[in-house]
Amino acid sequence: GRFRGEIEFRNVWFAYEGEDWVLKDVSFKVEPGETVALVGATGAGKTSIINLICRFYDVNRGQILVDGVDIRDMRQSDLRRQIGVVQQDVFLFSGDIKYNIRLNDTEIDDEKIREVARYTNAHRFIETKPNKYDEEVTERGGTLSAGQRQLLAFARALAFDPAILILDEATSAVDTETESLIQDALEKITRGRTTIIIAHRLSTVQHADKIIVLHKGRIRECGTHEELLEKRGLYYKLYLL
Ligand code: DUT
Ligand code: MG
Repeated sequence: GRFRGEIEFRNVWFAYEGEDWVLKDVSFKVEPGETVALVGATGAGKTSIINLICRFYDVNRGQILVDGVDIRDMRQSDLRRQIGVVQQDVFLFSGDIKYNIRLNDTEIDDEKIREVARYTNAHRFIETKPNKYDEEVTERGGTLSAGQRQLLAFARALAFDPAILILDEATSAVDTETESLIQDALEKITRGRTTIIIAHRLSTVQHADKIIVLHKGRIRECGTHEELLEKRGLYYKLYLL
């Protein structure tokens, strides 16, 4: 069945092979349906948290629980279906747009592809391409802008209607029209889903239910935008200085 979408880190320690600790005693809990923003300086450990949830790597100490179950005891195929991921550098495959949404999953038919593309605002730019859904793209994007690649990645991540959505927000600048399409899509696709988003834009962070501020692999602060501003700590410095 569908996950409820609760995520819990319990005293997680993590290091990449042969390196120093990247995450140090990290504990937090995300309730089903909540949106949590991860912020912090470059190298703070934000992407590493996502890498662990997706099981690209496993923790060295501690536990990660989804709906109360250690993710090491879950089937990879379940995790892949229930956790939609959009990476910072959107990865495309050479092939057409349709293929880049459904990949090798034949369960996802043309109707479904259009439905998720509409839902994520990708449909609009796809319709402007000469070959529409059959437009060929390359691994490096081809005729797609950074913002369009992001919208396409949203569609791919949403194809399975995952209970959990993990987003590493793109840092690259996009034009204002695409920016507003992305913001609009973000509000829609995070609704009713547990979302963890690595946020670079203040507009995204402000909308989060909870903000986790990482500093050198540790959680330094946690709270809402207002609470953290009031604290005048690291978050305040990151966003206002
Ligand atoms: N690191 C490695 N090996 C890797 C990836 C990262 O040693 O394969 C190091 C780099 C850094 C730390 O882990 O010192 C945390 O990296 P992470 O990518 O988690 O940082 P971030 O917060 O996502 O930084 P950015 O804002 O630059 O994306
Ligand atoms: Mg990162």
